[in-house]
Amino acid sequence: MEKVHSRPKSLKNVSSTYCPGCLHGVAHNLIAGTLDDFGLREKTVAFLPVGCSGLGLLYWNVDNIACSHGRAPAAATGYKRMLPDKMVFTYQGDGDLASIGLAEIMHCANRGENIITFFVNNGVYGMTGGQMAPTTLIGQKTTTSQKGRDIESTGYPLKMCELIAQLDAPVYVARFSLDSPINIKKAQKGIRKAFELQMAGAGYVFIELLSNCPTCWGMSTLDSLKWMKENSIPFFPLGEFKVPEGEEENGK
Ligand SMILES: Cc1ncc(C[n+]2csc(CCOP(=O)(O)OP(=O)(O)O)c2C)c(N)n1
Repeated sequence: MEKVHSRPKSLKNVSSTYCPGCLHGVAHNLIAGTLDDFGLREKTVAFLPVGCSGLGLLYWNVDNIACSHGRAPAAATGYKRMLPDKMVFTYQGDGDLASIGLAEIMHCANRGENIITFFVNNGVYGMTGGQMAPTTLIGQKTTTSQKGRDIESTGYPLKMCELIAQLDAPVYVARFSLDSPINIKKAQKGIRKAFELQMAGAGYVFIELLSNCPTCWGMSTLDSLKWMKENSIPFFPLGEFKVPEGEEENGK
């Protein structure tokens, strides 16, 4: 039998404790594969948040720093400025990045720090039991919006790529989805591009990855993927929102 995929060396040889069907593992694998391809494992430092996204520290075989809720961009900023030859990324959930850390991420992007942010948008606070997040969709039921999110009392879901893309400093801003093989392939390309840009010292990169949370959404894995296709992607359009100068935007 032909082996078509092996565990990247940038992932530890341990079993996953993520819930069945959770797409964090796919995101981890894509980032780890890219680090392997570019030989970056030993010079990469991951800045991790609290939340399920923070569990990356159990799986990536790279140095990491666990940051207080929402503060990964600030911690990563200081580190990268002191050690500019290191490859630095933050990996943050929507509660972490778009709620408590909103000021941190906007200022980090606006300063054009030479780091990558991976923003894993699953529409809920996963680890703490599925509370409403800034990216919860209109009408989506969560433990704190049991009749569905309503605009009147909670406003509209925040579109982080669109917000960050209108700043002058970021060089590459893109949204991908992990719901299907074809979209995972596109995400892989975007993640490669992100590290290429950091290696070139190009500036700030923001990559949003639409994800799921079968446990907190109260759905089977398959139903959660269908929900993403029918609800998340139409609201959060996929594609490149800002590309390096001289490149054409595509997919939007
Ligand atoms: C200052 C602070 N407030 C609240 C918490 C509790 N807390 C831990 S994880 C979490 C939710 C994180 O949700 P999200 O960022 O969406 O990540 P996910 O678990 O979905 O990956 C919260 C609120 C905390 N650790 N620190």
